[in-house]
Amino acid sequence: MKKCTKTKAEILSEAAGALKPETGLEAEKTAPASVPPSGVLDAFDFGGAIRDCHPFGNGHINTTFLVTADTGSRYILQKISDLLTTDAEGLMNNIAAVTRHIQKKESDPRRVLSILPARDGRYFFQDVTGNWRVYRYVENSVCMEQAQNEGDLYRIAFAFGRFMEQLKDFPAEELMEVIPDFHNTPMRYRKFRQAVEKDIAGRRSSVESEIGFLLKREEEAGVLQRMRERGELPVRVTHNDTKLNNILFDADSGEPLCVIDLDTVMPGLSLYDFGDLIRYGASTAAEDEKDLSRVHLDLSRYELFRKGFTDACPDLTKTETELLPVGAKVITLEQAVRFLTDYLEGDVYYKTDYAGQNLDRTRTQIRLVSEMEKAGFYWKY
Ligand code: ADP
Ligand code: GN1
Ligand code: MG
Repeated sequence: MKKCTKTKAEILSEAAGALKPETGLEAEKTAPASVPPSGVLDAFDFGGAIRDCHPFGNGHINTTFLVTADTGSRYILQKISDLLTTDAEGLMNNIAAVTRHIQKKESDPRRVLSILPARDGRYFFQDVTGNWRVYRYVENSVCMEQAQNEGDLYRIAFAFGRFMEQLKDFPAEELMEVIPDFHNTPMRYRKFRQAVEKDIAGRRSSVESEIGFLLKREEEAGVLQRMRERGELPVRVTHNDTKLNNILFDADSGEPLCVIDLDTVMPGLSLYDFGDLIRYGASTAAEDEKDLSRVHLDLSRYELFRKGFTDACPDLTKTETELLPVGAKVITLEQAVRFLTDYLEGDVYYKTDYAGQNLDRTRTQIRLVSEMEKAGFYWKY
């Protein structure tokens, strides 16, 4: 077995170097928070000395590292974003309960996320920098930003649908609402209007047309929340962040293995999960594509997602099934509103790599909504 040749200080300073951005301002903002403090690695038993620790993945919210022990075992170490919740214990109890529930139904350990508790037995470790957790790395897996072929699309939707189906008999009331009102679209619009009014970052005048587009659709965007409140749509345990890169695939077979990023698993609507699948996965371009002529809603992808999701969830109600296109539109509008709110507030929520990225993200979402409208995705009053 290969011996660990680096000291922990060396490993950490390499991680810092790998992250150091080129210009001063960004460097000050990013570097210190992006290196695990030495005490964090000591707080978990990785089964051996640490051979390597480096930044990993492409998430917008948490700060993720891949840790390799000298035994060869690998782990995902994450600093849980403070923006998610102040109650890390409640959050991790949710994830532990949900993964335990699925573990009982899955014989293959690579098919469900697995927490490595801290040495003190808790599901996370807290220090002055924040809250840290560790998952066992799902070996021989890959994470995708874009689906490669039709089979992938069906299987992705099936995997997220199956996740919801596996949690059908989970007592939803036991879950803490990690981010209250996460998909409460009218509330997202209220925050948006406040951001427009305050215009803290002085960016409003450059985005008037985007603001107008979104406000014009506010009434329609509130339909899911209104129906939820009236009990017209069933509340289920949902993932609430069904982006393609929140599934791990087997590197050899390409089969979806494991649904990850369980921070937002909460009571919700099936249409949130279906809607987010479409918003991200049925787009022909990246979420921050600058060239809008490349951004399209691919209707054949839509159809494969619809088939995969509904096959995995045979007991969707008639109303849920009829509203699938509306779910896609509402969640895309909501995401545009969230990105533009963050842009107006000076990019305080989503991680950004360059100034204007949240605006680019907003514009792709608006473009997708326009194409959904061309395809007839309307709530019929
Ligand atoms: P975020 O909330 O920031 O999106 P995620 O939990 O989705 O964070 O993790 C970020 C990335 O880390 C994922 O996109 C994936 O590439 C990788 N990842 C997370 N958990 C695992 C795991 N258990 N095994 C392998 N890779 C993982
Ligand atoms: C965030 O964590 P990540 O990158 O999977 C966000 C989602 C957004 C998404 C947009 C907790 O997801 O709600 O839809 O960015 N997660 C949270 O890309 O806010
Ligand atoms: Mg993620």
